[in-house]
Amino acid sequence: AQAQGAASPAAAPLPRIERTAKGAMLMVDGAPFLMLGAQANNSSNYPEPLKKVWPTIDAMGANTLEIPVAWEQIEPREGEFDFSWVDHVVGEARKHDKRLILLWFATWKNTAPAYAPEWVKLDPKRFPHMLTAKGDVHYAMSPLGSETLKADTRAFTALMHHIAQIDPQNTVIMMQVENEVGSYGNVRDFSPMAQKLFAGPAPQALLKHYGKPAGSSWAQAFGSDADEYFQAWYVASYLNTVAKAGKAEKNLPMYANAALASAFGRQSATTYSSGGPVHHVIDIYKVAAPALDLVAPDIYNRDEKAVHAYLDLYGRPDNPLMVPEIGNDAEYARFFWDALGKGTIGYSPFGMDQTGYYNFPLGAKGIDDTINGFARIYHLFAPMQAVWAKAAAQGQVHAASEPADPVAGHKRELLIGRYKATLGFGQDAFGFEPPRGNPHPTGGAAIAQLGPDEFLITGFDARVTLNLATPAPGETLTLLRAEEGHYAPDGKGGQVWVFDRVWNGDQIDYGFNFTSISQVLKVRYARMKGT
Ligand code: N0T
Repeated sequence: AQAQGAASPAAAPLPRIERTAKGAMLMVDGAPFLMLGAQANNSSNYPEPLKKVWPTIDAMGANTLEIPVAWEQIEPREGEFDFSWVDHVVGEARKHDKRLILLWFATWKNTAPAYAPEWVKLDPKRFPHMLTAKGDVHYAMSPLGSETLKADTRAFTALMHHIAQIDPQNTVIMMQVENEVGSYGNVRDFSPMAQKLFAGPAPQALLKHYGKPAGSSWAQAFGSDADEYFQAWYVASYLNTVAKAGKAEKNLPMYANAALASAFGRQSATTYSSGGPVHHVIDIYKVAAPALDLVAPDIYNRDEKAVHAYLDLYGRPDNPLMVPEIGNDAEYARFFWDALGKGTIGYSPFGMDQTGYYNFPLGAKGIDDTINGFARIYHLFAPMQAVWAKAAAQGQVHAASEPADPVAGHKRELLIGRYKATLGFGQDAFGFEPPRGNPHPTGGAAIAQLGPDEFLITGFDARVTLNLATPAPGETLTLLRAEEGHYAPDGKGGQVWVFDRVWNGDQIDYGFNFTSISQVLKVRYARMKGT
Protein backbone atom coordinates (compact mmCIF):
# COMPACT_ATOMS: atom_id res chain seq x y z
CA ALA A 1 0.00 0.00 0.00
CA GLN A 2 1.14 3.53 -0.72
CA ALA A 3 1.99 5.80 2.16
CA GLN A 4 -0.77 8.29 2.75
CA GLY A 5 -0.10 11.57 1.05
CA ALA A 6 2.69 10.21 -1.13
CA ALA A 7 0.36 9.65 -4.06
CA SER A 8 -0.99 13.17 -4.24
CA PRO A 9 1.37 16.06 -3.55
CA ALA A 10 -0.23 18.98 -1.73
CA ALA A 11 -2.42 20.85 -4.20
CA ALA A 12 -0.89 24.10 -5.42
CA PRO A 13 -2.54 27.21 -3.96
CA LEU A 14 -5.44 28.38 -6.14
CA PRO A 15 -4.90 31.33 -8.43
CA ARG A 16 -6.60 34.33 -6.91
CA ILE A 17 -6.69 38.07 -7.04
CA GLU A 18 -5.27 39.68 -3.95
CA ARG A 19 -6.40 43.18 -3.14
CA THR A 20 -3.81 45.58 -1.77
CA ALA A 21 -4.21 49.08 -0.39
CA LYS A 22 -2.98 50.51 -3.69
CA GLY A 23 -4.18 47.96 -6.21
CA ALA A 24 -4.35 44.25 -6.84
CA MET A 25 -2.16 41.32 -7.77
CA LEU A 26 -2.98 38.14 -9.58
CA MET A 27 -1.45 35.37 -7.48
CA VAL A 28 -0.39 32.19 -9.27
CA ASP A 29 1.28 29.38 -7.34
CA GLY A 30 1.17 31.70 -4.36
CA ALA A 31 3.31 34.37 -6.01
CA PRO A 32 2.52 37.64 -7.83
CA PHE A 33 1.98 37.05 -11.53
CA LEU A 34 1.95 39.60 -14.32
CA MET A 35 -0.13 38.04 -17.07
CA LEU A 36 1.86 38.52 -20.28
CA GLY A 37 -0.89 37.16 -22.46
CA ALA A 38 -1.97 36.59 -26.01
CA GLN A 39 -5.40 35.64 -27.29
CA ALA A 40 -5.85 33.24 -30.17
CA ASN A 41 -8.39 33.88 -32.90
CA ASN A 42 -11.99 32.91 -32.26
CA SER A 43 -12.01 29.64 -34.20
CA SER A 44 -8.66 28.36 -33.02
CA ASN A 45 -10.30 26.24 -30.32
CA TYR A 46 -9.65 22.85 -31.94
CA PRO A 47 -6.53 20.67 -31.89
CA GLU A 48 -5.70 21.30 -35.56
CA PRO A 49 -5.60 25.12 -35.46
CA LEU A 50 -3.98 24.99 -32.02
CA LYS A 51 -0.83 23.80 -33.81
CA LYS A 52 -0.80 27.20 -35.49
CA VAL A 53 -1.21 29.01 -32.20
CA TRP A 54 1.83 27.84 -30.26
CA PRO A 55 4.53 29.16 -32.59
CA THR A 56 3.15 32.68 -32.09
CA ILE A 57 2.67 32.33 -28.34
CA ASP A 58 6.15 30.88 -27.95
CA ALA A 59 7.74 33.55 -30.14
CA MET A 60 6.04 36.26 -28.13
CA GLY A 61 7.41 34.98 -24.85
CA ALA A 62 3.86 35.13 -23.48
CA ASN A 63 3.26 33.34 -20.20
CA THR A 64 -0.48 32.92 -20.79
CA LEU A 65 -2.71 31.91 -23.68
CA GLU A 66 -6.32 33.06 -23.78
CA ILE A 67 -8.39 30.66 -25.87
CA PRO A 68 -12.08 29.79 -26.22
CA VAL A 69 -14.02 26.82 -24.94
CA ALA A 70 -17.31 26.81 -26.83
CA TRP A 71 -20.56 25.59 -25.38
CA GLU A 72 -21.30 23.88 -28.72
CA GLN A 73 -18.12 21.86 -28.45
CA ILE A 74 -18.49 20.65 -24.86
CA GLU A 75 -22.24 19.89 -24.93
CA PRO A 76 -23.16 19.09 -28.54
CA ARG A 77 -26.18 17.09 -27.31
CA GLU A 78 -27.99 18.18 -24.20
CA GLY A 79 -26.51 16.65 -21.07
CA GLU A 80 -23.72 14.84 -22.96
CA PHE A 81 -20.41 16.45 -22.25
CA ASP A 82 -17.22 16.14 -24.24
CA PHE A 83 -14.15 17.70 -22.65
CA SER A 84 -11.60 16.41 -25.12
CA TRP A 85 -10.75 19.94 -26.27
CA VAL A 86 -10.21 21.08 -22.69
CA ASP A 87 -7.99 18.08 -21.98
CA HIS A 88 -6.07 18.71 -25.17
CA VAL A 89 -5.41 22.42 -24.70
CA VAL A 90 -4.48 21.99 -21.02
CA GLY A 91 -2.01 19.25 -21.89
CA GLU A 92 -0.53 21.27 -24.71
CA ALA A 93 -0.22 24.36 -22.54
CA ARG A 94 1.80 22.37 -20.02
CA LYS A 95 4.13 21.17 -22.77
CA HIS A 96 4.66 24.77 -23.82
CA ASP A 97 5.01 25.96 -20.23
CA LYS A 98 2.08 28.36 -20.60
CA ARG A 99 -0.86 29.17 -18.38
CA LEU A 100 -4.37 29.39 -19.76
CA ILE A 101 -7.29 31.72 -19.49
CA LEU A 102 -10.29 29.88 -20.89
CA LEU A 103 -12.99 31.94 -22.56
CA TRP A 104 -16.48 30.59 -22.07
CA PHE A 105 -18.25 31.28 -25.37
CA ALA A 106 -21.86 30.41 -24.61
CA THR A 107 -25.09 32.44 -24.37
CA TRP A 108 -23.34 35.59 -25.54
CA LYS A 109 -20.34 35.84 -27.86
CA ASN A 110 -19.96 39.42 -29.09
CA THR A 111 -23.57 39.50 -27.80
CA ALA A 112 -24.83 36.70 -30.12
CA PRO A 113 -25.60 33.05 -29.33
CA ALA A 114 -23.48 31.75 -32.23
CA TYR A 115 -21.42 29.43 -30.01
CA ALA A 116 -24.47 27.88 -28.32
CA PRO A 117 -25.19 24.27 -29.31
CA GLU A 118 -27.76 23.48 -32.00
CA TRP A 119 -30.25 22.22 -29.47
CA VAL A 120 -30.24 25.69 -27.95
CA LYS A 121 -30.36 27.54 -31.27
CA LEU A 122 -33.25 25.42 -32.51
CA ASP A 123 -35.49 25.86 -29.49
CA PRO A 124 -36.37 29.56 -29.19
CA LYS A 125 -39.46 28.72 -27.16
CA ARG A 126 -37.32 27.28 -24.42
CA PHE A 127 -34.38 29.61 -25.00
CA PRO A 128 -35.98 32.96 -25.85
CA HIS A 129 -34.38 35.77 -27.75
CA MET A 130 -35.01 39.35 -26.74
CA LEU A 131 -37.80 41.33 -28.29
CA THR A 132 -37.27 44.82 -29.64
CA ALA A 133 -39.47 47.77 -28.65
CA LYS A 134 -41.45 47.09 -31.85
CA GLY A 135 -41.98 43.48 -30.80
CA ASP A 136 -39.58 41.94 -33.34
CA VAL A 137 -37.39 39.02 -32.39
CA HIS A 138 -33.86 40.28 -31.75
CA TYR A 139 -30.80 38.15 -32.52
CA ALA A 140 -29.50 38.16 -28.91
CA MET A 141 -30.69 35.89 -26.13
CA SER A 142 -32.83 37.34 -23.39
CA PRO A 143 -31.07 37.46 -20.02
CA LEU A 144 -34.49 36.61 -18.56
CA GLY A 145 -34.61 33.17 -20.17
CA SER A 146 -34.59 30.98 -17.09
CA GLU A 147 -34.03 27.80 -19.10
CA THR A 148 -31.13 29.42 -20.94
CA LEU A 149 -29.58 30.42 -17.65
CA LYS A 150 -30.12 26.94 -16.26
CA ALA A 151 -28.58 25.26 -19.29
CA ASP A 152 -25.61 27.64 -19.55
CA THR A 153 -24.96 27.33 -15.82
CA ARG A 154 -25.11 23.56 -15.96
CA ALA A 155 -22.61 23.45 -18.83
CA PHE A 156 -20.24 25.92 -17.19
CA THR A 157 -20.49 24.05 -13.91
CA ALA A 158 -19.62 20.81 -15.67
CA LEU A 159 -16.68 22.57 -17.30
CA MET A 160 -15.39 23.86 -13.97
CA HIS A 161 -15.95 20.46 -12.38
CA HIS A 162 -13.83 18.92 -15.10
CA ILE A 163 -11.11 21.53 -14.73
CA ALA A 164 -11.06 20.90 -10.98
CA GLN A 165 -10.46 17.22 -11.69
CA ILE A 166 -7.80 17.45 -14.38
CA ASP A 167 -5.91 20.55 -13.32
CA PRO A 168 -4.60 20.38 -9.74
CA GLN A 169 -1.53 22.34 -10.87
CA ASN A 170 -3.68 25.24 -12.09
CA THR A 171 -2.55 25.47 -15.66
CA VAL A 172 -5.87 27.27 -16.05
CA ILE A 173 -5.52 30.43 -13.98
CA MET A 174 -8.70 32.34 -14.84
CA MET A 175 -12.02 32.04 -16.60
CA GLN A 176 -13.73 34.58 -18.80
CA VAL A 177 -17.49 34.21 -18.44
CA GLU A 178 -19.13 34.66 -21.87
CA ASN A 179 -17.61 37.12 -24.34
CA GLU A 180 -18.63 40.74 -24.81
CA VAL A 181 -22.14 40.41 -23.45
CA GLY A 182 -24.96 42.85 -24.10
CA SER A 183 -26.81 43.51 -27.32
CA TYR A 184 -26.39 45.74 -30.33
CA GLY A 185 -29.26 47.74 -31.76
CA ASN A 186 -31.67 47.09 -28.90
CA VAL A 187 -31.21 48.83 -25.61
CA ARG A 188 -32.99 46.12 -23.61
CA ASP A 189 -35.35 43.22 -23.76
CA PHE A 190 -38.96 44.31 -24.41
CA SER A 191 -40.55 40.88 -23.96
CA PRO A 192 -43.73 40.77 -21.86
CA MET A 193 -41.74 39.50 -18.89
CA ALA A 194 -39.20 42.28 -19.29
CA GLN A 195 -41.95 44.88 -19.57
CA LYS A 196 -43.45 43.64 -16.36
CA LEU A 197 -40.14 43.75 -14.52
CA PHE A 198 -39.32 47.14 -15.96
CA ALA A 199 -42.57 48.58 -14.67
CA GLY A 200 -41.98 47.20 -11.18
CA PRO A 201 -39.52 48.45 -8.57
CA ALA A 202 -35.82 48.33 -9.37
CA PRO A 203 -33.81 45.95 -7.15
CA GLN A 204 -33.38 47.33 -3.66
CA ALA A 205 -29.60 46.71 -3.60
CA LEU A 206 -29.21 48.83 -6.72
CA LEU A 207 -31.46 51.62 -5.46
CA LYS A 208 -29.50 51.66 -2.24
CA HIS A 209 -26.18 51.80 -4.09
CA TYR A 210 -27.34 54.83 -6.05
CA GLY A 211 -29.03 56.45 -3.04
CA LYS A 212 -32.50 56.22 -4.62
CA PRO A 213 -35.72 55.86 -2.65
CA ALA A 214 -36.77 52.30 -1.90
CA GLY A 215 -39.47 51.05 -4.21
CA SER A 216 -38.59 53.37 -7.13
CA SER A 217 -39.26 52.03 -10.58
CA TRP A 218 -36.39 51.81 -13.05
CA ALA A 219 -37.60 54.92 -14.83
CA GLN A 220 -38.13 56.85 -11.61
CA ALA A 221 -34.69 55.99 -10.30
CA PHE A 222 -32.61 56.17 -13.46
CA GLY A 223 -34.49 58.31 -15.97
CA SER A 224 -32.98 58.13 -19.43
CA ASP A 225 -30.47 55.51 -18.24
CA ALA A 226 -33.21 53.19 -17.05
CA ASP A 227 -33.41 50.95 -20.13
CA GLU A 228 -29.69 50.32 -20.28
CA TYR A 229 -29.33 49.91 -16.50
CA PHE A 230 -32.17 47.39 -16.55
CA GLN A 231 -30.46 45.37 -19.25
CA ALA A 232 -27.09 45.61 -17.49
CA TRP A 233 -28.64 44.44 -14.24
CA TYR A 234 -30.17 41.32 -15.75
CA VAL A 235 -27.16 40.42 -17.87
CA ALA A 236 -24.84 40.95 -14.89
CA SER A 237 -27.12 38.87 -12.66
CA TYR A 238 -27.08 36.11 -15.26
CA LEU A 239 -23.27 36.16 -15.37
CA ASN A 240 -23.19 36.14 -11.61
CA THR A 241 -25.25 32.96 -11.46
CA VAL A 242 -23.03 31.25 -14.03
CA ALA A 243 -19.78 32.39 -12.39
CA LYS A 244 -20.90 31.57 -8.87
CA ALA A 245 -21.90 28.04 -9.81
CA GLY A 246 -18.60 27.56 -11.60
CA LYS A 247 -16.62 28.88 -8.65
CA ALA A 248 -18.33 26.37 -6.39
CA GLU A 249 -16.60 23.66 -8.47
CA LYS A 250 -13.27 25.44 -8.70
CA ASN A 251 -12.73 28.86 -7.25
CA LEU A 252 -10.72 30.48 -10.03
CA PRO A 253 -10.75 34.24 -10.67
CA MET A 254 -13.46 35.09 -13.21
CA TYR A 255 -14.18 38.17 -15.24
CA ALA A 256 -16.36 39.61 -17.98
CA ASN A 257 -14.90 41.50 -20.93
CA ALA A 258 -16.50 44.57 -22.44
CA ALA A 259 -17.06 45.71 -25.99
CA LEU A 260 -16.55 49.34 -25.16
CA ALA A 261 -18.72 52.41 -25.47
CA SER A 262 -16.96 55.59 -26.49
CA ALA A 263 -14.58 56.77 -23.78
CA PHE A 264 -15.90 60.31 -24.08
CA GLY A 265 -19.50 61.43 -23.81
CA ARG A 266 -22.57 59.24 -24.08
CA GLN A 267 -23.98 57.80 -27.27
CA SER A 268 -27.32 56.12 -27.74
CA ALA A 269 -27.13 52.71 -26.09
CA THR A 270 -28.30 51.13 -29.34
CA THR A 271 -24.90 52.00 -30.86
CA TYR A 272 -22.84 49.79 -28.51
CA SER A 273 -23.29 46.58 -26.54
CA SER A 274 -26.09 47.73 -24.26
CA GLY A 275 -26.19 45.74 -21.04
CA GLY A 276 -22.56 44.76 -21.31
CA PRO A 277 -20.01 46.04 -18.78
CA VAL A 278 -19.34 49.33 -20.56
CA HIS A 279 -17.65 51.83 -18.29
CA HIS A 280 -20.72 53.73 -17.15
CA VAL A 281 -22.42 50.60 -15.79
CA ILE A 282 -19.45 49.12 -13.88
CA ASP A 283 -21.28 49.99 -10.66
CA ILE A 284 -24.24 47.89 -11.72
CA TYR A 285 -21.94 44.94 -12.36
CA LYS A 286 -20.37 45.45 -8.95
CA VAL A 287 -23.74 45.22 -7.23
CA ALA A 288 -25.27 42.49 -9.40
CA ALA A 289 -22.25 40.30 -10.03
CA PRO A 290 -20.00 39.95 -6.98
CA ALA A 291 -18.92 36.54 -8.30
CA LEU A 292 -17.02 38.36 -11.07
CA ASP A 293 -13.62 39.51 -9.82
CA LEU A 294 -13.48 42.20 -12.44
CA VAL A 295 -14.85 43.58 -15.66
CA ALA A 296 -12.30 44.44 -18.30
CA PRO A 297 -11.93 46.53 -21.44
CA ASP A 298 -11.37 45.06 -24.92
CA ILE A 299 -9.42 47.91 -26.47
CA TYR A 300 -9.67 48.43 -30.22
CA ASN A 301 -9.16 52.15 -30.33
CA ARG A 302 -5.90 53.54 -31.64
CA ASP A 303 -6.41 56.96 -30.07
CA GLU A 304 -4.06 57.19 -27.10
CA LYS A 305 -6.35 59.57 -25.23
CA ALA A 306 -9.17 57.05 -25.42
CA VAL A 307 -6.85 54.20 -24.38
CA HIS A 308 -5.65 56.13 -21.34
CA ALA A 309 -9.26 56.98 -20.47
CA TYR A 310 -10.34 53.33 -20.66
CA LEU A 311 -7.45 52.25 -18.44
CA ASP A 312 -8.49 54.87 -15.89
CA LEU A 313 -12.18 53.96 -16.12
CA TYR A 314 -11.62 50.24 -15.55
CA GLY A 315 -8.78 50.42 -13.04
CA ARG A 316 -10.71 51.24 -9.88
CA PRO A 317 -10.27 50.35 -6.22
CA ASP A 318 -13.22 47.96 -6.61
CA ASN A 319 -12.13 46.71 -10.05
CA PRO A 320 -8.60 45.47 -10.69
CA LEU A 321 -7.34 46.52 -14.10
CA MET A 322 -6.76 43.87 -16.74
CA VAL A 323 -6.62 44.17 -20.52
CA PRO A 324 -7.92 40.84 -21.86
CA GLU A 325 -7.95 42.06 -25.46
CA ILE A 326 -6.18 44.82 -27.31
CA GLY A 327 -5.57 45.19 -31.03
CA ASN A 328 -2.50 43.41 -32.40
CA ASP A 329 -1.30 46.23 -34.62
CA ALA A 330 2.10 47.75 -33.88
CA GLU A 331 0.82 50.89 -32.19
CA TYR A 332 -1.02 48.90 -29.50
CA ALA A 333 2.13 47.30 -28.10
CA ARG A 334 3.30 50.46 -26.36
CA PHE A 335 0.08 50.78 -24.36
CA PHE A 336 1.46 47.95 -22.26
CA TRP A 337 3.53 50.62 -20.49
CA ASP A 338 0.50 52.73 -19.67
CA ALA A 339 -1.45 49.72 -18.43
CA LEU A 340 1.47 48.67 -16.23
CA GLY A 341 1.72 52.19 -14.84
CA LYS A 342 -1.93 51.95 -13.90
CA GLY A 343 -1.37 48.64 -12.13
CA THR A 344 -2.71 46.15 -14.66
CA ILE A 345 -2.65 42.49 -13.70
CA GLY A 346 -2.36 41.46 -17.33
CA TYR A 347 -2.23 42.42 -20.98
CA SER A 348 -3.20 40.47 -24.05
CA PRO A 349 -3.24 41.38 -27.73
CA PHE A 350 -5.98 39.61 -29.68
CA GLY A 351 -5.62 37.37 -32.72
CA MET A 352 -2.14 36.05 -32.03
CA ASP A 353 -1.81 32.92 -34.11
CA GLN A 354 -0.88 31.76 -37.60
CA THR A 355 -4.33 30.62 -38.73
CA GLY A 356 -4.32 33.39 -41.32
CA TYR A 357 -7.16 35.51 -39.98
CA TYR A 358 -6.61 39.17 -39.10
CA ASN A 359 -9.26 41.48 -37.71
CA PHE A 360 -8.05 44.65 -39.43
CA PRO A 361 -9.15 47.46 -39.09
CA LEU A 362 -9.45 46.64 -35.38
CA GLY A 363 -6.00 45.09 -35.34
CA ALA A 364 -3.21 44.46 -37.84
CA LYS A 365 -3.43 43.26 -41.45
CA GLY A 366 -0.88 40.64 -40.53
CA ILE A 367 1.25 40.03 -37.47
CA ASP A 368 4.64 39.22 -39.01
CA ASP A 369 5.67 42.86 -38.65
CA THR A 370 3.85 43.66 -35.42
CA ILE A 371 4.61 40.70 -33.20
CA ASN A 372 8.03 42.00 -32.18
CA GLY A 373 6.56 45.10 -30.56
CA PHE A 374 4.78 42.84 -28.09
CA ALA A 375 7.43 40.12 -27.97
CA ARG A 376 10.26 42.42 -26.93
CA ILE A 377 8.20 43.72 -24.01
CA TYR A 378 7.22 40.20 -22.92
CA HIS A 379 10.78 38.93 -23.18
CA LEU A 380 11.98 41.91 -21.17
CA PHE A 381 9.44 41.43 -18.39
CA ALA A 382 9.12 37.65 -18.22
CA PRO A 383 12.21 37.09 -16.05
CA MET A 384 11.05 39.77 -13.60
CA GLN A 385 7.28 39.68 -13.96
CA ALA A 386 6.67 38.87 -10.29
CA VAL A 387 8.79 41.85 -9.20
CA TRP A 388 6.75 44.26 -11.32
CA ALA A 389 3.41 42.66 -10.48
CA LYS A 390 4.12 43.12 -6.80
CA ALA A 391 5.44 46.66 -7.14
CA ALA A 392 2.49 47.65 -9.34
CA ALA A 393 0.04 46.34 -6.74
CA GLN A 394 1.75 48.53 -4.18
CA GLY A 395 1.33 51.60 -6.34
CA GLN A 396 5.08 51.84 -6.85
CA VAL A 397 5.14 51.51 -10.63
CA HIS A 398 5.12 54.59 -12.79
CA ALA A 399 5.12 54.00 -16.51
CA ALA A 400 4.00 55.58 -19.75
CA SER A 401 4.26 55.16 -23.48
CA GLU A 402 5.36 57.47 -26.25
CA PRO A 403 2.70 59.94 -27.30
CA ALA A 404 1.75 59.81 -30.95
CA ASP A 405 0.48 63.36 -30.64
CA PRO A 406 3.42 65.72 -31.27
CA VAL A 407 1.69 68.38 -29.19
CA ALA A 408 2.89 66.42 -26.16
CA GLY A 409 6.47 67.29 -27.19
CA HIS A 410 7.48 63.62 -27.57
CA LYS A 411 7.90 63.29 -23.84
CA ARG A 412 6.02 62.42 -20.70
CA GLU A 413 6.56 63.42 -17.11
CA LEU A 414 5.85 61.22 -14.11
CA LEU A 415 5.83 62.32 -10.48
CA ILE A 416 7.40 59.72 -8.22
CA GLY A 417 7.63 60.71 -4.59
CA ARG A 418 10.07 63.63 -4.43
CA TYR A 419 11.19 62.88 -7.97
CA LYS A 420 10.09 63.81 -11.42
CA ALA A 421 10.90 61.37 -14.21
CA THR A 422 11.01 62.70 -17.74
CA LEU A 423 10.60 60.19 -20.54
CA GLY A 424 11.96 61.57 -23.81
CA PHE A 425 11.28 59.80 -27.09
CA GLY A 426 13.44 60.00 -30.19
CA GLN A 427 16.67 61.36 -28.74
CA ASP A 428 20.24 60.46 -29.56
CA ALA A 429 21.99 58.76 -26.66
CA PHE A 430 24.60 61.54 -26.57
CA GLY A 431 23.74 65.16 -26.03
CA PHE A 432 20.81 67.29 -25.00
CA GLU A 433 18.92 67.70 -28.28
CA PRO A 434 15.23 67.76 -27.41
CA PRO A 435 13.13 64.70 -28.22
CA ARG A 436 11.97 64.44 -31.84
CA GLY A 437 9.79 61.36 -31.47
CA ASN A 438 10.65 57.91 -32.76
CA PRO A 439 9.86 57.14 -36.42
CA HIS A 440 6.75 55.40 -35.07
CA PRO A 441 5.51 55.73 -31.49
CA THR A 442 7.23 52.63 -30.14
CA GLY A 443 8.72 53.99 -26.94
CA GLY A 444 7.84 53.40 -23.34
CA ALA A 445 9.44 53.14 -19.96
CA ALA A 446 8.62 51.97 -16.46
CA ILE A 447 10.04 52.97 -13.11
CA ALA A 448 9.42 51.07 -9.91
CA GLN A 449 10.19 52.99 -6.77
CA LEU A 450 12.05 50.58 -4.52
CA GLY A 451 12.81 53.10 -1.78
CA PRO A 452 12.68 56.88 -1.32
CA ASP A 453 15.76 57.29 -3.53
CA GLU A 454 16.04 53.96 -5.29
CA PHE A 455 14.44 52.91 -8.55
CA LEU A 456 14.19 49.99 -10.93
CA ILE A 457 14.03 51.34 -14.46
CA THR A 458 13.51 49.81 -17.86
CA GLY A 459 12.15 50.79 -21.24
CA PHE A 460 12.48 50.77 -24.99
CA ASP A 461 13.25 53.65 -27.36
CA ALA A 462 13.19 56.13 -24.51
CA ARG A 463 15.46 58.36 -22.47
CA VAL A 464 14.65 58.40 -18.77
CA THR A 465 15.87 61.34 -16.71
CA LEU A 466 15.25 61.74 -13.00
CA ASN A 467 15.27 65.08 -11.21
CA LEU A 468 13.91 66.43 -7.98
CA ALA A 469 10.32 67.52 -8.58
CA THR A 470 10.56 70.58 -6.35
CA PRO A 471 13.99 70.87 -4.75
CA ALA A 472 14.13 72.60 -1.40
CA PRO A 473 16.41 75.68 -1.33
CA GLY A 474 19.98 74.47 -1.78
CA GLU A 475 18.93 70.85 -2.29
CA THR A 476 20.80 68.95 -4.97
CA LEU A 477 20.65 65.47 -6.39
CA THR A 478 23.59 63.12 -6.79
CA LEU A 479 23.50 59.86 -8.67
CA LEU A 480 25.30 57.33 -6.50
CA ARG A 481 25.02 54.22 -8.59
CA ALA A 482 23.29 52.99 -11.71
CA GLU A 483 23.58 49.24 -11.86
CA GLU A 484 22.63 47.30 -14.95
CA GLY A 485 21.53 43.77 -14.21
CA HIS A 486 18.92 41.18 -14.89
CA TYR A 487 16.63 38.92 -12.96
CA ALA A 488 17.23 35.21 -12.77
CA PRO A 489 15.31 32.36 -11.13
CA ASP A 490 16.26 32.10 -7.46
CA GLY A 491 15.67 28.35 -7.41
CA LYS A 492 12.71 28.72 -5.05
CA GLY A 493 10.24 29.90 -7.67
CA GLY A 494 11.21 33.54 -7.20
CA GLN A 495 13.25 36.02 -9.20
CA VAL A 496 16.50 37.55 -7.99
CA TRP A 497 18.54 40.53 -9.18
CA VAL A 498 21.89 39.68 -10.76
CA PHE A 499 24.48 42.47 -11.15
CA ASP A 500 26.02 42.88 -14.59
CA ARG A 501 27.84 46.25 -14.59
CA VAL A 502 27.70 49.85 -13.46
CA TRP A 503 26.58 52.49 -15.94
CA ASN A 504 28.74 55.62 -15.76
CA GLY A 505 30.23 58.23 -18.08
CA ASP A 506 28.47 58.48 -21.43
CA GLN A 507 25.94 55.91 -20.25
CA ILE A 508 24.55 58.31 -17.64
CA ASP A 509 25.60 61.81 -18.67
CA TYR A 510 22.51 62.35 -20.84
CA GLY A 511 19.93 60.39 -18.90
CA PHE A 512 19.39 56.67 -19.12
CA ASN A 513 18.98 55.85 -22.77
CA PHE A 514 17.02 52.73 -23.58
CA THR A 515 17.16 51.44 -27.14
CA SER A 516 15.68 48.28 -28.61
CA ILE A 517 17.99 46.22 -26.38
CA SER A 518 16.54 44.65 -23.20
CA GLN A 519 18.17 46.53 -20.34
CA VAL A 520 17.22 46.96 -16.70
CA LEU A 521 18.76 49.42 -14.26
CA LYS A 522 18.75 49.71 -10.52
CA VAL A 523 19.48 53.29 -9.67
CA ARG A 524 20.26 54.99 -6.37
CA TYR A 525 20.46 58.72 -5.62
CA ALA A 526 21.31 60.95 -2.68
CA ARG A 527 19.55 64.19 -1.98
CA MET A 528 22.13 66.64 -0.61
CA LYS A 529 21.84 69.91 1.24
CA GLY A 530 24.37 72.65 0.46
CA THR A 531 27.97 71.75 -0.33
C1 N0T B 1 -13.65 41.18 -30.13
C2 N0T B 1 -12.85 40.59 -31.29
C3 N0T B 1 -13.22 39.14 -31.32
C4 N0T B 1 -13.83 50.53 -33.16
C5 N0T B 1 -12.99 41.22 -32.65
C6 N0T B 1 -14.40 43.43 -30.67
C7 N0T B 1 -13.31 38.83 -29.85
C8 N0T B 1 -14.19 39.95 -29.39
N1 N0T B 1 -14.72 42.05 -30.49
O1 N0T B 1 -12.04 40.62 -33.51
O2 N0T B 1 -14.44 38.88 -31.97
O3 N0T B 1 -13.85 37.58 -29.53
O4 N0T B 1 -14.14 40.02 -27.99
C9 N0T B 1 -15.61 44.26 -30.96
C10 N0T B 1 -15.22 45.65 -31.36
C11 N0T B 1 -16.40 46.48 -31.70
C12 N0T B 1 -16.14 47.54 -32.76
C13 N0T B 1 -15.15 48.59 -32.36
C14 N0T B 1 -15.04 49.68 -33.37
